[in-house]
Formats: sequence, C-alpha cells, structure tokens
Amino acid sequence: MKKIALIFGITGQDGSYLAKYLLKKNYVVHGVKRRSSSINTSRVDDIYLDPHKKTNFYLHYGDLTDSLSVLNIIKKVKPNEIYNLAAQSHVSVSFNVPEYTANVTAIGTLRILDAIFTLNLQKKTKFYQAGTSEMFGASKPPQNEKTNFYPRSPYGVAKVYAHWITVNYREAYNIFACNGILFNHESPMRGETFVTRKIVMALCRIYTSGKGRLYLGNIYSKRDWGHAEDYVVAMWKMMQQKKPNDYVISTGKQYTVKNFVNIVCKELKMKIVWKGRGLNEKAYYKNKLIISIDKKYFRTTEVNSLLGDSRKARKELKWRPKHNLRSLAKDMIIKEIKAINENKTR
Ligand code: NAP
Ligand code: G4F
Repeated sequence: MKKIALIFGITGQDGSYLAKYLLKKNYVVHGVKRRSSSINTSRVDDIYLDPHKKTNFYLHYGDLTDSLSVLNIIKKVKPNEIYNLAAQSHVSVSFNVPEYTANVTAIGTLRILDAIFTLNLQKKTKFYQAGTSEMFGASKPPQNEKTNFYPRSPYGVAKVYAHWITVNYREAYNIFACNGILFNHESPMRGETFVTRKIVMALCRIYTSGKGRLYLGNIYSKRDWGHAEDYVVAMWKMMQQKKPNDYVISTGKQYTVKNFVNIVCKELKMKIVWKGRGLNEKAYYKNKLIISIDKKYFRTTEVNSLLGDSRKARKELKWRPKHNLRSLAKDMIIKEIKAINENKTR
C-alpha cells in the first residue's frame, strides 16, 4: 500500500519541494490550497495532472483559519503523514497583521492537531510542524534544541505557541508529532519579498538590462541560510523515526545580508564598490548607483544573529545539507536569468 501524505502549505516554497520529494518516494500526495482571486498554484503546476486521470497528486480547497475545512479534509484523506507547512510566514508583515498571523500560524496548528485527536487518528497519522529559528530570536548563537526561545515578532511568538502545542498533543494524546526547527532556507521558489530572492531578482535584472536599483534594510543582520531542497529531506526523515522528537536543521554557517549580495555579484561577475556608512551606505556598478538603504525595510524589532547547531539531526537522522551558500545562490541566479530570457521571447 502506498503511503498517503497531506501537506498544508502545498503552494508555498517548501510545499512544492516536499510534494516532489514524496511523489518520487511513491507516496500519494494530497495538498491544501487556499482560494485566491488569481491562481496560486504556479509552484506545483508542473506536477499537477488532470484529476480525472490516474494521478498520485490531489489538491483540496481549505484554510487553516477554518476548522471545518481542516477537519473535513483530514477525515476524507486519512493520511499517514501530515506536514503543516502553512503559515503567514513573513516576519515583517506579521507586525502589520499580528492577529491574523496568530490565527493561521499558531491556532491553525492547534486545529490540525485537534482534528487528528477528534477523528481518533492518533495511531495512524503522524504530524510534522514547521518550526523556525525565529523562535530563538534574541537568544545568543549558536542555537540548538536546548536554547531558550526569545521571539522578536508576532510571527516568532505564534510559532512558539505552535511548537509547544505540538509537544503538548504528543505528550497528552500520544500523537506522533514532531517539530522541525528550521533555519532560513531559500531556493528559486522563494517568495519574492524575502531578502535572498529580492536580491537575486534585482541584481539579475540590473545585470541583464543595465537598469534598476535595489533598496534594502539592515544589511548587517546575520543568517544561517540553506537550500529548501535539502531541508524537506530532513522533514521526511524526522517522520520516519521510531519516536517523535524535535530537531534543529541548519548549515552551521553564518553570513550577513551584505555577504549574500557580494556572493551574488561575484557569481554574476559584477564588480561592485560599496561606499558610505549606515543609512548612507550605497553600492555602485560601472559607476552607477545600484543599491541603497531604505529605512522602511528595517524591522520594528530585529533578530540580529541566527546560527544553527544541528548536531542532533546530523547524528540521529543522518542528515546533512548538500548545498552551500554559493551553490544556493548559483541555483537561484540560473533560474532567474532563464525566467528573464523566457519573458523576453514571449
Ligand atoms: P511560504 O512560501 O510563505 O508558504 C506558506 C504556505 O502557507 C503557502 O502555501 C500559503 O498559501 C500557505 N498559507 C498561508 N496562509 C494560509 C492559510 N490561512 N490556510 C492555509 N494555507 C495558508 O513559506 P515556506 O518558506 O514554504 O515555509 C514553509 C513553512 O516553514 C512555513 O510555516 C514557515 O513559517 C516555516 N519556515 C520557513 C523557513 C524558511 O526559511 N523558508 C524557515 C523556518 C520555518 P498561498 O500560496 O496561498 O499564500
Ligand atoms: O529574508 P527575510 O525576510 O527572512 P527572515 O526574517 O529571517 O524570516 C525567514 O526565515 C525564518 C527562519 O529564521 C522563517 F521562519 C520565516 O518564515 C522566513 O522564511 O529577512 C532576512 C534578514 C532580516 O534580518 C531582515 O531585516 O534580512 C534583513 N533584510 C534587509 N533588507 C531584509 C531586507 N529583509 C527583507 N525581507 N527585505 C529587505 O529588503
């Protein structure tokens, strides 16, 4: 019998990589998508087949803010594994929509866990929660499973709730429920307003057209960036363990946002020159101003330094990343240039 997986957040970056990974492993994959005014399935269009034909991939309308849809989908699909990747996942935006972020990201997790319990699926259905290094927030790096949580945004706080409710349902109702505490991971599928994708998109445009300017916020914040393709493997491995547990997933290498800009420029063979300091720091390419700092991109409260210690996952899950930051940047650049060229020929 094929295993059945249900992915909340199938239309997002990680959802698309995980769906492809599980289909290769011969799973039947079901995903939950939200209704939107324009079609939001571009990341999974390449694996979507006409549901009237034989397929291992199904999409259902649902929303984490709607308990009825969550309960009904789980009741219908009766999955062996549920991956909760759905969230209002943008840290900066969570300051603008804090209540909504809590509803989706925190209470949405409770809705799934309680549906598993209510439907009496504890013995059948395993649960994965997409936790984040944002929960560590202001705690000193390096951060691991023993580090205290000190979130610095409504998003981070909502994820701390999701983490502990997952632990509680595991202990109270014996559900196989685990938390992956994943550090930043990126890819060509990354949302356009996260900093790595924003940088790659802007610099590739400047490189190909000679036009445009990139505005950034805090270029000295430090992140531990991995590739989403590597990180979905860790999610699956957590779900194959004998006992449910919580794991930090990271590369163990830290770079500033400015370092990332420099790596992308180097890959593109663009020689840039940085001048000035603070809000007046700027970068020039062929004597033209291409990067400026804009106060509006600074966070209300910032997480300055994230660096993961993933020794537990490396030992128990035998997981390690294949990509480094350079190969990640290269992958993002190649796909971006391809997209620019395809648009030109349309
Ligand atoms: P993403 O690209 O923003 O995807 C989020 C997904 O959640 C999308 O499919 C989105 O649907 C869906 N969603 C949002 N609100 C929903 C709602 N009310 N009901 C149902 N679905 C909803 O995020 P990602 O980068 O793939 O990350 C996946 C998960 O890992 C998220 O929970 C994120 O918080 C967490 N995480 C990410 C990172 C990272 O660096 N990427 C690190 C640690 C943890 P639409 O496509 O319709 O918007
Ligand atoms: O790319 P970011 O928006 O990612 P952030 O805030 O670290 O959150 C991401 O990773 C978390 C894991 O730690 C996930 F849980 C979360 O869902 C999301 O995927 O910003 C990275 C850094 C920040 O310090 C930000 O202040 O880049 C800095 N930054 C500088 N200029 C900018 C910009 N961030 C954005 N988005 N846009 C800028 O122009």
